[in-house]
Amino acid sequence: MCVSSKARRFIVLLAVSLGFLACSSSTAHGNNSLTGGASSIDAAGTGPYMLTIQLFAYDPPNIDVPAGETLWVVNKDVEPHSVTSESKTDDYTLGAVNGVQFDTGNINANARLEITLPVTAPPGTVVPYYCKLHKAQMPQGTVTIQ
Ligand SMILES: [Cu+2]
Repeated sequence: MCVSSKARRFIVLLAVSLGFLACSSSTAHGNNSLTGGASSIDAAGTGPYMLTIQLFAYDPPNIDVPAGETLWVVNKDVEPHSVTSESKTDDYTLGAVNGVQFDTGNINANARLEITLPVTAPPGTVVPYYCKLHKAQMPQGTVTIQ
């Protein structure tokens, strides 16, 4: 009697942890930390323009985003990262191109943050970006205004 109740509790706990693992390994929903604009995201906590950071790399490294749109950045690494604009590649300091500048600050593990590009950003503008925390240790990328 006592043993079977313990066994049942173990099975329940196992099922709960498996459910948790399945959940956290997919898209880490329920664990995103948003800095605002949460109402503008869809049910999955994403948008049409997504940048994923994984294994110290940006995916895709080069992305086109229309002026005025929001770029979502998800960090799937354990280490924090940032998406920080620079005036030219290899500059590794916060900078702007054609007045377009952005900096997510530190994005912690499994967190997502948004970058909203100015409506006035001139189409065709190519803004290089880097990670403030890892600089040359990580490949850089670009955001091109559509
Ligand atoms: Cu980094």
